[in-house]
Amino acid sequence: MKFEKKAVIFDLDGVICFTDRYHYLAWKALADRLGIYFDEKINNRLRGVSRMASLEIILERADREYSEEEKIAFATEKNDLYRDLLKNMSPSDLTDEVKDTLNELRRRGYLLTIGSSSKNTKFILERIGLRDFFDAIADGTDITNSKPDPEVFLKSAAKVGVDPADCAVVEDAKAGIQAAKAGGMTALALHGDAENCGEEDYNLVDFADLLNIL
Ligand code: B16
Ligand code: MG
Repeated sequence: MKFEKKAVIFDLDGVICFTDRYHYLAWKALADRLGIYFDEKINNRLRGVSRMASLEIILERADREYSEEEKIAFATEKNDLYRDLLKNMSPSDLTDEVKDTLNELRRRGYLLTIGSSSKNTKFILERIGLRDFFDAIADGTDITNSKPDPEVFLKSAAKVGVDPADCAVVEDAKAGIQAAKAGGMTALALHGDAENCGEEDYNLVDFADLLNIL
């Protein structure tokens, strides 16, 4: 199977690099402090979900209501801890497979962009040595509606002036696959709950499989 596309939009967490563990550790520290049960299974529900929506999922198990001010303080506390953990990341967290595939796609003439829900996108890209690599970045700081809304992908496509129909999106979250389809784009699932979710156009065997279909 081949897809005729001009741009490839990459989700960040779970596709280009893996920050799940750091998200988990930071949310777990907050949940423990508040005495709220939280485990890796609940953490899986946070993939591709915005920070405040993630907090709401964690607070589902709280035995009291929290004010908006308290929630903002909790999200800030988690993010400060998360950013401290992200300092452990370095260019060695970028695999040769991802690096070589991105370089080959660029050589073939594709525009390569990021479409991530994370407000820490640029910080993470800096840590792994890709801050200046992509042709455009749309992230959590650019949007008001997070995935499954297509906003972040439509912004990413607009930044490089490519029609959504000419874009392929690579995603590890079902919400991201739904966002790509809602935006009129081709949705390529890679791992996570995106894989075989029933709404994807293609399941990638691995990251390098992009070179077989583009
Ligand atoms: P932040 P993606 C998402 O990134 C993560 O998958 C999700 O777990 C996280 O809650 C969200 O970013 C917001 O992250 O707190 O850094 O703004 O998968 O869309 O690249
Ligand atoms: Mg993701």
